[in-house]
Amino acid sequence: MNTEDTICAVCTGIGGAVSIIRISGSGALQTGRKTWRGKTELAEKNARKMLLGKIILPNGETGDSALAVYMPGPNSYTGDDVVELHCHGGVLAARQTLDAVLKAGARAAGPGEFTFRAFVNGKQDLTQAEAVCDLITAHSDMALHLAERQMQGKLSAGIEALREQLVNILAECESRLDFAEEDLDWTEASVFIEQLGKISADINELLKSRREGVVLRNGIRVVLAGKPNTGKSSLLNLLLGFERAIVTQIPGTTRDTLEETANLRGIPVTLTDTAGIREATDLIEGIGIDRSRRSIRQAQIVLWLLDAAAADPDDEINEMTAHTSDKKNLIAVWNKSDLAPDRDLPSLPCPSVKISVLKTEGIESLLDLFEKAVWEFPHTEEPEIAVNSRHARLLEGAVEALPEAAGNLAGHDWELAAVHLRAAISSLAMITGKESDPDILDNIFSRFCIGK
Ligand SMILES: Nc1nc2c(ncn2[C@@H]2O[C@H](COP(=O)(O)OP(=O)(O)OP(=O)(O)O)[C@@H](O)[C@H]2O)c(=O)[nH]1
Ligand SMILES: [Mg+2]
Repeated sequence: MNTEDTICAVCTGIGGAVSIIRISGSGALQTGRKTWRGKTELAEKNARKMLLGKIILPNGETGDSALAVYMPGPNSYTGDDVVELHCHGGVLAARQTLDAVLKAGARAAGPGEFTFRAFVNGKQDLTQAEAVCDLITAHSDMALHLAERQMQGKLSAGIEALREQLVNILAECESRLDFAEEDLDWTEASVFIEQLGKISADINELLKSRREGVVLRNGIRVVLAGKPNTGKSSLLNLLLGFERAIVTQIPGTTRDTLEETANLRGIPVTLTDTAGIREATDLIEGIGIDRSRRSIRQAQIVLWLLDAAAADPDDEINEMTAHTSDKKNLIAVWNKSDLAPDRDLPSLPCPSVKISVLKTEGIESLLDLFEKAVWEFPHTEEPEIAVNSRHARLLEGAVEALPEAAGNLAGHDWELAAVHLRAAISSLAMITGKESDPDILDNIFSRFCIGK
């Protein structure tokens, strides 16, 4: 991406009351002055003041009222000179203003290009830029808090501290090579070897947060499945907090899969309600049931609903086993416990819980099981930081090089130790973007929306 020219984009979502057009680059002020005029002029002396005026259309006529603000670099989001025009919301007003700005010589910004400039101008490192994207797409409070902490630089600070320690060790190795003949006051290799052990442990600790990162950033696919009439749609509605799916006492009510996003215990989920599985009575139901099976295959967690009041509970269990034999994260949910409150239900090889959607009983226990299945380990608090898969790959690269480096240090092979240390340092530097590769940058920023 070219970082010299002046770029512009609408940076607010469609449908709001106000649209903001952002202009960034060395020509921002000039472009802003061509497209906006007010009583107080848009100029250096009025920097960072919100000024009221009007948009100047390309044919010279005045358009809508708009506020303008000039933020000279480097103290702006991108680090460039920035002008923002705040005009009326709605697609048309924004489009008209954007057209005027484009005709005045700015270029339309690509996805993530403002944030890319912030990265190039040193306003944000790569993990912070990635957090901007996470923040926009966050689907739960926990995901949002995680993105905020990453944006504040919590992850970068940890990585940077580790990288600096490695740089110090490398510096010693290089001095040993440069001044091999001299009897200087060298640090014992064992001190560095111990330090490398601690660094490896810290990196492994960071790698453990990968699962939390994946869950919070991508969410979890949860499917409600079971025989007809077991209460799948009723449970969906209860978990969503509104009547999304049709519920009737007629078996086979839900004909097609139905998807909604929700937030269960801070975990973003896509909940899929499915058609009850049985011998199909007609073509449409058959297609619906095929879809149910496909959803079960794709699910990360299956909540299989069983009728706690069924005449033969073993029959319920056999049906579940037949359709979920290969599923790891299966939770058996005996619903309608209100109809058979004192019944002893057969034990199961998977986690199970007794609930009544009708009486809203057992739901917290169900959510406990769900949370356990998601985290796969005890997890009581929000994660402070959590790495994404790009970070994890690089951390693995770094941690692999360290035992080699330690071995070389032990054998006083400073040259080889330096090679391995450099490899680890480089991996860590790629995480924060101190070192970067154009393809990786493209990949990261292309996931952004235009205007960010
Ligand atoms: N007594 C009792 N009835 C329930 C409970 N949960 C659901 N029901 C009733 O069971 C019937 C079926 O509920 P649904 O939620 O439509 O069941 P479903 O599994 O989605 O059924 P299909 O879409 O046909 O596969 C409705 O009459 C619900 O009111 C419960 O906990 N107790
Ligand atoms: Mg249903």
